[in-house]
Amino acid sequence: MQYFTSVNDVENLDALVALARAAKQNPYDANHLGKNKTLGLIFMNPSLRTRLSTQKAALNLGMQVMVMNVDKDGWALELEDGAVMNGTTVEHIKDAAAAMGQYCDILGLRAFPLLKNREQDYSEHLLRKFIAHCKIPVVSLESATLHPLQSLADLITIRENWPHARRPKVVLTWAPHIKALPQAVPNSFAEWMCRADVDFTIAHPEGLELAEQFTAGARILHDQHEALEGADFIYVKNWSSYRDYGQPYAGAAEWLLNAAKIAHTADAKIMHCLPVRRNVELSDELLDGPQSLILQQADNRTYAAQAVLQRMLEAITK
Ligand code: SN0
Repeated sequence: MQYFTSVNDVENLDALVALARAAKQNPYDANHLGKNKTLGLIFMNPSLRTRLSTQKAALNLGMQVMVMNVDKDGWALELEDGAVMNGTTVEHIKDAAAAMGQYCDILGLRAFPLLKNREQDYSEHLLRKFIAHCKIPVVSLESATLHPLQSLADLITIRENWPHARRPKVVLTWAPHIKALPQAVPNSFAEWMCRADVDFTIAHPEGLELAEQFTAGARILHDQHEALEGADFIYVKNWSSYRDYGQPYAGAAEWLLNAAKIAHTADAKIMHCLPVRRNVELSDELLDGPQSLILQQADNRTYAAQAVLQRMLEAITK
């Protein structure tokens, strides 16, 4: 594997999940692979789980890790080719990425969308330029439109909690929030669920449709109660509008998920990628209750990253 930026970079989903689950059982079995190999993690935005779990995964594989918060510690980056750089940007992405590529064997990049220009965000402008200029394998640590390491961890978590033969009913339900958040987590979750062997429903207020390229094949409902009927897994997440690009959706506080709403779904497991705005998106009783999978998801971030890094190291050392 050379790039991990979406589900389309995965040849065999089941094999990658199996590799991650094997890594969870025996985390140090492949620690010879990373000897004298360096992972660079580049952050343009905050991160807690992605940063620590990806570092942990690399350490388990015997790699060295360097981390840089480019947003705080780096030069302001210019992205436009041919720009006359007489303003606020100090360094062109082509120079910065090329230098980073020389210091590392694999690079990870976190870069949120700016949520101003949909076409630019959805073209993955920054990630594509970074890949083109660093010239080494790249793993997305959440890009403008997708968060594949999160989705892989989510799929592992669903598989761990589903021993039955029938397909589980998985529901992604929009949640209220005080800010305009990216669509990356729900886009990515939808893309992975549409590829996995599950019965997949998305629920959101009218007008909050996600980009069709990621949701094709999903059942989409605007009635949360109807969507939750018979759910086995309920994934809660806010996102800002794709149609009215980047606008937060106000006045839907009743979409908060609480215990009363899932009383009729029996044993539904509750999922969230974190960080979560408690009692805005989801109630404490659900987050802290026996059906909550949030910490298992966070734990599985390590093994998701480890499976991806292992595939990349195997490709480098072949
Ligand atoms: C990010 C998002 O894409 O929704 C990262 C999730 C892994 N979340 C936030 O930016 C939350 C910010 C907030 O103020 O709650």
